Amino acid sequence: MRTLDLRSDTVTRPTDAMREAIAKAEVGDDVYGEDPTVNALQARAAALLGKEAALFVPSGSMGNQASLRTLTRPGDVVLAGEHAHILRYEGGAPSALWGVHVKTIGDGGLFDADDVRRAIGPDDAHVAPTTVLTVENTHNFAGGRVFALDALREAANAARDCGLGLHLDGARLFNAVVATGVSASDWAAPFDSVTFCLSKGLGAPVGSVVCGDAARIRAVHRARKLLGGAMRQAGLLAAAGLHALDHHVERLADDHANARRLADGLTALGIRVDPAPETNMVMFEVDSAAAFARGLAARSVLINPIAPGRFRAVTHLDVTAEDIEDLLGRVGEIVREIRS
Ligand code: TLP
Repeated sequence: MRTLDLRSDTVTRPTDAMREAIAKAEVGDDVYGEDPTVNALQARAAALLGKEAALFVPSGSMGNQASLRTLTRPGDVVLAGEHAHILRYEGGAPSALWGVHVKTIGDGGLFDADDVRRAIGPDDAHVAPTTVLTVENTHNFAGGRVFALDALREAANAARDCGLGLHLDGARLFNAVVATGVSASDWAAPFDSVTFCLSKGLGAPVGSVVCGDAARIRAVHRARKLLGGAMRQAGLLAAAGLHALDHHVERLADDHANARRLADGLTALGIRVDPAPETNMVMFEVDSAAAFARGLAARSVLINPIAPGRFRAVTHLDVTAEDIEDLLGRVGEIVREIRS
């Protein structure tokens, strides 16, 4: 039985065409700034996001943390939506590395301008200063939800009025672009720094990019060095990233359609599915979670549990519409087995 792997969109393997692009990449030592393919990727990313400059980094986590380093001082408070990746899945980095607290605001990952204003403490020597607002778009553990553009702009304006810096964790920014038709540069406009990942829905094996103005990216570059993230002939990886930007953006719509297909199918099987998926994630709940997980394992289906009784399935480049039908057939068997 073929394994169906929907644990994450990080599990994709490079396509043959991407491998060809990697093999042909011109490279140089990027620590000397001499890798033409890295330089091309950075120029391309900056232009796409409407920013002056960009820096290739090994991971989304490093992009987020290097950005936070430039926006904070120890003791600061960073605001983020609930279940933010920077808080829950980056190894405690904001406090361990930079000595900053993350305070969550809003509900389920999304928030509005009032939430931002309410969260900022008074300007008082006894109170930790709130200096940054981070936004995750799409929001992973809210189920790949897209921030409403108006709400995002209002929240960003409120943060700016209060003197905060702004960072966007756009690990899946291009899913938001394809789902809404709003350009990457419009999504990125309010922010000082923006991280987006090449290694998620875009299907590259490794890498993320941080974009911002030239001074910001110089500071992020220092932080990348501090974190050990300077790479040498990284053009091999950047070539995959360029190929992904050329060929794998529009097709994210297929992943979104597959996520909707999966959600509908699971609902038809009597499974409690979160409201209609906006991008490539389907969150659902089952009562007999242990039996359900055993059933998945027995049928070579990989889907991650993310909380007791709650699962996250992610569609991606290596999952076709036929795979979704196949998956629903296997899940149907599990449901019938549990009921009998
Ligand atoms: N997300 C991974 C896991 O770490 C949970 C996944 O499978 O979804 N921001 C967001 C919103 C992310 O979802 C992720 C990865 C990152 C940052 C970090 O990217 P990497 O893994 O490249 O450090």
